[in-house]
Amino acid sequence: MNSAYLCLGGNIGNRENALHLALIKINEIVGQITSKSKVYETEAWGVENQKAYLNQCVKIETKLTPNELISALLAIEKSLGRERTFNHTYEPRTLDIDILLYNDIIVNTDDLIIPHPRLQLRRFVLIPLNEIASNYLHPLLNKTIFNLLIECEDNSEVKQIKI
Ligand code: PH2
Ligand code: MG
Ligand code: MG
Repeated sequence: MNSAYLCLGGNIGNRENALHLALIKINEIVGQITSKSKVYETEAWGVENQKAYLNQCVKIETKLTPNELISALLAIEKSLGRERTFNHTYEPRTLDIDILLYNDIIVNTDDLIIPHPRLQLRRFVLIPLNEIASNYLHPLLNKTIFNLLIECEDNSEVKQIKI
């Protein structure tokens, strides 16, 4: 069995519902969710004038390989109404599910990079991830998630919400 950490996020439509449905589908299709962070409302990172996101991180136990995992996650995104264009900018979305970490593995292909290459730059990832993986050692940066959060220079707003 493999452990992976995922970050879920969306900023259009019913954001709470998209997270809720995604967690159900992950449990059904991908593997058991063994830990989950609180849900945060977060300022859009990397773009101007976009609606706030809801973000949440989860830990899963899965038999899927990294490639099988990303395919399954993309299929779940699609089933929840995610539409992609060929733009390379960050576009509003109903739901995005990113692989942050997978065991201690390092993957660097055209289609998939693990650890997620920008996780250390984003408070909307580090704050929820620190709740469930603070002592996890980033296999490339050799720092814990807690240390990456302390050192992160991102100031964008991340606030816990009750749902
Ligand atoms: N995802 C992005 C770009 N910007 N900002 C927030 N707050 N949350 C996200 O999930 C997010 C983002 C690209 O996937
Ligand atoms: Mg993303
Ligand atoms: Mg994605």
